[in-house]
Amino acid sequence: MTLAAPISGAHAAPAVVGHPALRTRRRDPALTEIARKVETGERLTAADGAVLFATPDIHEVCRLADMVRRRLHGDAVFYNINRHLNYSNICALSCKFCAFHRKKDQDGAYEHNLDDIRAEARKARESGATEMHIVGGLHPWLPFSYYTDMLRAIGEEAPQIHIKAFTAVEIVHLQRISKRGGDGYEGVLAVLRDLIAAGLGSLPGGGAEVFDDRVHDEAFKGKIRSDQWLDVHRAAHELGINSNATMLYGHIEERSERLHHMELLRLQQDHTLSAWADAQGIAKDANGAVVLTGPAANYPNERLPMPGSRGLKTGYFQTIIPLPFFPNASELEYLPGPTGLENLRTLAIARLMLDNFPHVKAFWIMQTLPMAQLELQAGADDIDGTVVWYDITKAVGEGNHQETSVGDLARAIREAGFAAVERDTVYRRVERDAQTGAWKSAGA
Ligand code: V47
Repeated sequence: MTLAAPISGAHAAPAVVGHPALRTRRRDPALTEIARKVETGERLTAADGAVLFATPDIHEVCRLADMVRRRLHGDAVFYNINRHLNYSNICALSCKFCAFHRKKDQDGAYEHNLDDIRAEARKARESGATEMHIVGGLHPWLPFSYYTDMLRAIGEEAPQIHIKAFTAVEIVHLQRISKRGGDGYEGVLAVLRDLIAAGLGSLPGGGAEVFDDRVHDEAFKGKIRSDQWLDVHRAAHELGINSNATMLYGHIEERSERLHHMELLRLQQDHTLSAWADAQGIAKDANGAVVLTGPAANYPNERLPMPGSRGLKTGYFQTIIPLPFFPNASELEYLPGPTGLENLRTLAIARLMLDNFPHVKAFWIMQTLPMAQLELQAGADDIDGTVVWYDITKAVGEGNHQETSVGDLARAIREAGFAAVERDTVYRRVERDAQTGAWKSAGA
C-alpha cells in the first residue's frame, strides 16, 4: 500500500450489516473454540487473533477479555498520580505519524533546562505524584550528561518519586552520543547502568510503534527496528528494572501486523519469566509458554510477577498499552485514525493474546476518558494517571495542559463498575495519609 492510497484493509471494520451473528444476537460459532481455550488457559495463536479481529461478535470478544482481566485483578482498576514531562521536542527524526517533533529553528521548538526540570519535580512532589514519566525527541546536540544530570536533579528535588524515562529509541540515541560500551548490546547495558545509577527507575513503553519492517520503512524510517527495541528492553530487564510496551495502531499497518507485534512481545516475556514461573510452579506448555491468565491453578494475584517475587531476578514487561493513532497535524493526517469499535477490539485482543503481561492500560489521554471507560469493561485494568502536561498528542483544539483530577479518574472507574486503586509505577498499592497526602507503597 502506498501512503497516498485511501485506506482500506488496515483497520476498516468488517462488513457486518445483516451478519447472522448480529441478527440473531447469538455467539459467533467461530469463537466457540477460542472461548474454550480462554476458559481453560490455553494460549491463543495468531490465527485465533485473526478470528477475533474478523468476528462481528464484538460483545463476545470483550466478554472473554473481561473474564481474563477479572481473573487477574478482580474488580480493581489501577491509576496513579503522575506527571508526564517532555523535556524537548527537537528531534533528529521526522516520523510521518508524529506531530510532536520539531527541527531546531522551527516554530514551537523547545528544550527545557535543568532549572525548568527541577521546578517540575518540585511541583510533582507537592502535588503528591509518585511518578514522573519523561520522554523527548532525539535531540541532536544535548550531551549525555544532560540526561544523567536531569535524573539526579529530580532525585534531589523529589527523592520519593519514581522516574520512568526514555523510550528504547532514546536509549539507543544516548548509547550513540555517550559512546559507552560500543554500539552493540554491551553498549545498551553500559548506558542503562549509568542511567540507573543516576536514578532511572523503569522504562516506558514508547517507540515500539508496530514491529514490522514494511510499516517501519513507510512511516518511521530512521527509528530503531523491532530487534533493537526488544534488545533494549531485554537489557533493562536483565539489569533488574521493569518496562512497558506500546503498540501504535490504526495508521498504515494491517491487523495481522498488530498480531505479529503481540507475538514478539509475548515470546520475549516467556523467556524473561521462565525462571520465575519455574519457582512459582507455573506449568508451561511444550513451547515454554508462561500463561498467567488461565483459571485458578495459574493465579491468584500474589502469583503475578512483582519486583522481588520468588524466582524473579530480573525486571519484566508489566503493561501493554495499545495507542490509537492520532492523525492531527501529522504527515499521515489524511488517514482517519481508528474508530471506537476498533479501539475496543484491539485492546480486548491485546488482553487475550498477551497472556503473560500482567496489565493492560487504556491510556485515557489518547483513548479519551469515555473510551477508556468502555475499555475497562473489555480487558483494561489500568488507565494511567493525572498526567498534567502532555505534548505528544493533543485532542482537537487542546494545548498541552491535559490534566485530570484523581476525583474524575476515580469517578470514571467507579462508573464503569470497578474499584479505583492507586498504584505506584511497579503496581504496588499506594497507602496515603488522608490528612497530609504523605504516601508509601505497600510492602516497600
Ligand atoms: O512512542 C506518537 C506514540 C508514544 C502519535 O509506558 C503517537 O506507561 C498516537 O509511549 N498518535 C509515547 N500515538 C507515549 C507512550 C506511553 C504513553 C502512556 C503510557 C506509557 C507507559 C507510554 O506515543 C510514542 C509513539 O509511539 N505517538 N505520535 C500519534 N500521532
